[in-house]
Amino acid sequence: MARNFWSMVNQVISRADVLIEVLDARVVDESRNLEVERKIDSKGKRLIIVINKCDLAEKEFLDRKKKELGADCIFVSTKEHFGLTMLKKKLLECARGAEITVGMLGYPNTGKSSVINALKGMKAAPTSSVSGYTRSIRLVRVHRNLMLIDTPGVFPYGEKDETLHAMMSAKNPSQIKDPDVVAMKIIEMMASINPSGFEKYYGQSPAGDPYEVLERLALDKKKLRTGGTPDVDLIARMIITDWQKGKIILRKD
Ligand SMILES: Nc1nc2c(ncn2[C@@H]2O[C@H](COP(=O)(O)OP(=O)(O)OP(=O)(O)O)[C@@H](O)[C@H]2O)c(=O)[nH]1
Ligand SMILES: [Mg+2]
Repeated sequence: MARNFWSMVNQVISRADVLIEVLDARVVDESRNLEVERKIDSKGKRLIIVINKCDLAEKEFLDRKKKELGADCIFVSTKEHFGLTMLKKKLLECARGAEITVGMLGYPNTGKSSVINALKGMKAAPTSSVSGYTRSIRLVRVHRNLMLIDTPGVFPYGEKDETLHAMMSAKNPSQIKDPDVVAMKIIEMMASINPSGFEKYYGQSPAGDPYEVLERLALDKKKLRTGGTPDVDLIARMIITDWQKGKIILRKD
């Protein structure tokens, strides 16, 4: 996987005039790939960071990130059609009246294909809530002067841990070995940022020991193992699925 990853990344970087790295607004730092960013820089290509899924993240957190990341960073939500005119304008400024090729990079499920579709104004690149959906490099023209390269969100395994892959929605819930660990992290984040949103969605408060929250939820939803003990793994996978599908929102109501 690592070799395929670098061969794809190198191919896209050398073919593109400008690169876009698509990040998930809920886990901005975690979804960056600094090695890829360094590679883009070493080839003398321009990098624009697009923070997608802003509809799911806390505004104050995003304001902080905006300050940290500076000018070549654009906040968008393809779901709420937010920030896309600004992104297109920035790309057209890069193009300066000629045609440019823009390569989309980023972990699986961050919304690379969705950003392309939103820029084009129609569904040209297939998308899915299941990570790893785009399987090969694909060119999509979104404007007379803008040719975008959609790429599969491949990434080197082992480079980051399973929890981060799950939080970035890069790993499917069914493939996660320790779903309770991931779900506990989601519960902790929700408890600190949007406890009432969690409670409204699941009918249980996320406060307190996150493992006990999982147990309470499993009992409440009658997800039990034989013998009557709460099926924590099942409920954990359900929470991860909801997180990855953007059903629980990491933002104050
Ligand atoms: N809430 C929310 N969901 C989004 C947004 N953009 C994309 N999604 C959802 O995120 C999921 C992944 O979107 P894709 O565009 O397929 O992501 P991708 O990066 O192309 O994924 P791969 O091809 O698997 O690498 C889909 O379920 C989209 O509907 C957004 O701005 N907000
Ligand atoms: Mg895709």
